[in-house]
Amino acid sequence: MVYILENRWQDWIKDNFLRGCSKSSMLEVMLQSGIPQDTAEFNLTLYEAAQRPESNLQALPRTRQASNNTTSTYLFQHENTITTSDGQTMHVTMRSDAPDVAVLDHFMSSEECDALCELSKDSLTKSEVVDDITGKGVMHQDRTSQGTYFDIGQYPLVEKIEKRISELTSIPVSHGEGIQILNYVNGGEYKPHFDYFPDNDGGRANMAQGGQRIITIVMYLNDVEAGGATIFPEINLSVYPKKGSALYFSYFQSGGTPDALTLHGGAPVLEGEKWIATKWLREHPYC
Ligand code: PD2
Ligand code: ZN
Repeated sequence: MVYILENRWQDWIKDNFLRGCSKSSMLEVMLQSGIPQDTAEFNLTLYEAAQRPESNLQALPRTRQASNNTTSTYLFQHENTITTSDGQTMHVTMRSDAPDVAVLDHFMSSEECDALCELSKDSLTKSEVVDDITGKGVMHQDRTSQGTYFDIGQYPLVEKIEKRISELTSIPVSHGEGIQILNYVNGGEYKPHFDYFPDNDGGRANMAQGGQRIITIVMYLNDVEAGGATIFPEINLSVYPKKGSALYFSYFQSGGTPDALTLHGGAPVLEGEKWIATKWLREHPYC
């Protein structure tokens, strides 16, 4: 869990940036003072982001106060619309605090959605889930979709979407797993699950590189005639697929316990088919 540092550290960051100190030298001092690396990096990035006049980096992350204060605080005023540096303007149509969920309309253009489907359609294979013991992907009846992954930056469009996600979340592109494309047909579904790794051998094997998953973005690449909502059974929320929109949720909590309210699934597709792109972000650099 990253947190906002107290005022004296915020002032220290500001003073040192103004004095022309390098980010790495500041990071070193912060680490030596016992500040966890992710929190130190986050606070440095936050300061930099706030200096950029056209930046929307602050739009999505919600950050809770340090552990001695149980109240959750929002660092920034939320914007109704967010424009990323590539000129994409999206609308925040829904937000929830617990769990931390947002829905963004116009996250992608219709052409971008079609292009992602086109780029992936010849390499789809049966989707897998993570095995509890080995941590490797295995086929499972709970997940009846087909899918494929892109490498980071594999195509200019993929690179553009990765940058867009990075700006929204303030998480560097290097913390991302490759974008996954999923296609569901004929009752295809993904039963409720957590995206973060469990505390077992399989989970630990996956976390060895990049650490825990902290954020999921589901991007809806087409309209689905019936069914196919992404459901959150613990909070009775259903997010219906709408071409170009995106669902964001984060699950890292104070003290490092992932948020169990983010249990979610893909409801069966009853008519038509469903195409989505999913992106998982890690707490540390992954690629
Ligand atoms: O298909 C979905 O809506 C969905 C729902 C839950 C996808 C995932 N999880 C996933 O890929 O993790
Ligand atoms: Zn999921």
